[in-house]
Amino acid sequence: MLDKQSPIPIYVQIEERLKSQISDGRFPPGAAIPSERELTEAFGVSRMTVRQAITNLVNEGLLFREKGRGTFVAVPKVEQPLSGMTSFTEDMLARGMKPSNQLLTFGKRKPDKQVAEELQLEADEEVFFVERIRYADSIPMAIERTYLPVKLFPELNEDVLAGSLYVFVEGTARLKIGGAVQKMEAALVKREDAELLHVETPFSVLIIERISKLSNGVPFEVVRSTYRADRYKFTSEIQR
Ligand code: 16G
Repeated sequence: MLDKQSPIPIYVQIEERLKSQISDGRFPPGAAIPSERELTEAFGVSRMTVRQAITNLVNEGLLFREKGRGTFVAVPKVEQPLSGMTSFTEDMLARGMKPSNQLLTFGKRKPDKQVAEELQLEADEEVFFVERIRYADSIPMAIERTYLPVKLFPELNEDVLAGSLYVFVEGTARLKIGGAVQKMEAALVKREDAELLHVETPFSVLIIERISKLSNGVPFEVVRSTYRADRYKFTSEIQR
């Protein structure tokens, strides 16, 4: 079954075997994979080798361990193109998933210097601060912290934020969204965010910062989002 003469390390061969059994549906999302002992016997290798293969797949996000219960196949990550300026609601609906939000904070405040600059606000202009957990099929995917100029959205309220912000911007507020500049970086989740995202520290996240503009060039939102790295894979098409 395994090729012991191959220059490909045995643990990598086991990883590949498990990966193909996951992708062909033999082990569907949520299913338990065989125990370390069973795999050790089935492959005729040491327990260390099996453990190394499984640990690599756990670190890649394909499997997850539950203490005392075993190792299970993770739900596949959402593949999110970085090209179009879509909303969370649109992205999840397009994948046949049900989006929902938990509004943690909503209120007016004076922005800090950086947000004020990014939104090109005068000294006394206020922002709405919105903090939402975004769910897909009831799984927490991301925390979004959004700053919006009050002068652009005087009618913004909690009901709106239970649904799609972009539907409100384009529908109710009748503004045309132009584009955005985004920055993305990897980080370990902060302790307070770990609880909100239902993960245990240490846990990898992707931080995206988006500054969005209307089609007339006026900035309308600054968003700092923390995405669970086990739920997202960002893709982009590039040309030379
Ligand atoms: C996305 C955007 C966020 C925007 C939100 C609106 C990124 C990094 N963020 O999550 O900037 O505010 O969609 O979603 O893509 P909604 O219309 O569903 O409220």
